[in-house]
Amino acid sequence: MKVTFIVPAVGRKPGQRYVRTWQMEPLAIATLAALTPPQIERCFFDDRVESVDYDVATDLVAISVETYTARRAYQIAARYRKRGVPVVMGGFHPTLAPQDALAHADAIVMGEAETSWPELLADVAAGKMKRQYQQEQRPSLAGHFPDRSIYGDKTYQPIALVETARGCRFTCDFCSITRFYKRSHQQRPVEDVVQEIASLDQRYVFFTDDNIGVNKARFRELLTALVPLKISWSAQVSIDVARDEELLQLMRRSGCVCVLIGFESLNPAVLSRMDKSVNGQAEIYDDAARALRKHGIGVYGTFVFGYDHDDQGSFEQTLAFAQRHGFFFTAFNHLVPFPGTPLYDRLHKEGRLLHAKWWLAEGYRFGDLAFRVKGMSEEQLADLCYTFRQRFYGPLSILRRLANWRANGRSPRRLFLYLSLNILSRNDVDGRQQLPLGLVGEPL
Ligand code: B12
Repeated sequence: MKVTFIVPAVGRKPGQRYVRTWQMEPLAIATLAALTPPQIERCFFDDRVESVDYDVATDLVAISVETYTARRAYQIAARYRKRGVPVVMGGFHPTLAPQDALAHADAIVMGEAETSWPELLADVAAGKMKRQYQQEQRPSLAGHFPDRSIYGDKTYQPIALVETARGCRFTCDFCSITRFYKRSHQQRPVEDVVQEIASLDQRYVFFTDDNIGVNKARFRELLTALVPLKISWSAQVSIDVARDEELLQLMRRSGCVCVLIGFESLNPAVLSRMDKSVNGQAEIYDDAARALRKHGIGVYGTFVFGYDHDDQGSFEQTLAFAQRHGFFFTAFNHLVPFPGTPLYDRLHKEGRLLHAKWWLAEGYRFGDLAFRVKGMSEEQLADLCYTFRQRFYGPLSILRRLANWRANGRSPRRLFLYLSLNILSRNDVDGRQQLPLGLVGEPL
C-alpha cells in the first residue's frame, strides 16, 4: 500500500513566487509519517514549494487542511477522486467544519491523529475505511518523534518546527485552538524534546506551542535543559512571562531570540469583548515590552482589528506602540471568523457574516473581510491593515526599530536575522495581499 501526503497552498498569484515566510516545514506531515507503519510506502507533495504530480500512482491521499487552504485542498482532492483514489483529510478545518470537509473527502480524521491515523490505515488495509475518525481521549505525546525524512530535499525556511506541548487554557473568542483541544493542555516529556532538538541539523527552532510558558515550573525545566544545546529559538508566550525577571534571564540564556505575544489590542473594551483575560489591562503592555527589551528578547507583537470599537486611531496607536518599543515583527491582522469559534457563532447569529462559508466564496481573497464591520467599510478595514503593515515594514521603520539594539542588533548574527527577516516580511506584505484562495478556475 502507498500513501501520498499533501500540504495545500493557500492559493497562487499567477507568475509569482509563493509567500516565502509561509514556506515552513509541515510538522503535521512528519508526525503522520512517523505514525505510518514501515511496510506502507510513503510519498509527499508540498503544494507550497512544488507541483503535485497526480500521475504518481498511490492507494490513498492524506491532506492536511486549514481553513485558508480548504479551497485548494478540495481542488486537489477532486483531481485524485476523479481517478478513483480515496482521499482522507485531517487538521484544523476538517475538525472544526467536519461536514464541509466530508463533502470533498472519503474520510476525515478529527482532532489529533496519534491513535486515529494508525486505526484508519488498518481499516484501509482491511477494505473497511469509515467516513469519520476521532479518538476519544487526548493522546499521550511521550515517546512520539516526528519523521522529518519525509521532507526530502524540499526547500523550506531554515528553521525547525518542534512541539513541546499542545493546547491552550485561554478562551479568546476568535481562536481555533480552544475548540480544537477543548481547553486542555498536553505536554511532551522535556527529555523527548531535548533528544529531538539534539538530532536536528538546524540550530534555529520555532516551538509550535500555543503558549510555551503556560506552566512556569515546567517552562523553567525546559529552558534549563535547552541551555547546553546552544540553539536559537522563538515561540508564542502570553504576556505574563514578562513579569518574571528571573524567567526572562533564563529565556535569554537558553537562546531565546524572539517571542510572539498576542497583544491583540490596546483597547481594554476590545480585550474584554474577545475574552483575552490573560492580557489584563493594556496599561501593562509598556512595562512588559520594556522588560523584554531590557533582556534583549525580540518581540513579535500580533494585533487584531475589526472589533466594534476599532477605528483608524486604533491602528495609529498600535503602530506607535510597536515602533516605540522596537518590535522585531508585528502582525496587523483583521479579525477572521474561523468556523467552530465563538466569534463565528456570534457573527453568524447577528447576521453579519458575508458568506457562511467564506473560505469557499467565489472571488474571496486573502486579506478580504468575511463579515460586516461596524464603523467603517470592510474595504476600509482591509486597506488599513495593509497600509499599516507596509508602514511597519517600511525602510525607515526597519532602521528606527534598530534602536532596540539589544534585541534586534546586538551581534552580527542577530542583526542579519533582524534585517533579512524584516525585508522578507516586507516583500510578503504584497505577496499575501489579495492572494486568491485555491487556483482560479480549477473545479472543487
Ligand atoms: C507553525 C504554525 C504556522 C507556521 C507554518 C506552519 C506550516 N505548516 O508550515 C506559519 C508561521 C508559516 C503559519 C502561518 C499561518 N498560520 Co499557522 N500555525 C502554526 C501553529 C502554531 C503550529 C502548527 C503545527 O505545526 N502544529 C503541530 C502539528 C503536529 O499539529 P497539527 O498541525 O494540528 O497536526 C495534528 C492534527 O491536527 C492532525 N492532522 C493534521 N493534518 C492532518 C492530516 C491528516 C490526513 C490527518 C489524518 C491528521 C492530520 O494530526 C497531527 C498530529 O496529531 C498552529 C497552531 C497549532 N497549535 O497547531 C497555527 C495555525 C495552524 N495557523 C493558523 C493560521 C490562521 C495561519 C495563517 C493564516 C496566519 C496569517 N494570518 O498569516 C498563516 C497561513 C499559512 C498557510 N497555511 O500557508 C491557524 C489555523 C486556523 C484554522 N482554523 O485553519 C492556527 C491553528 C493558529 C490559531 N491560533 O488559530 N502558521
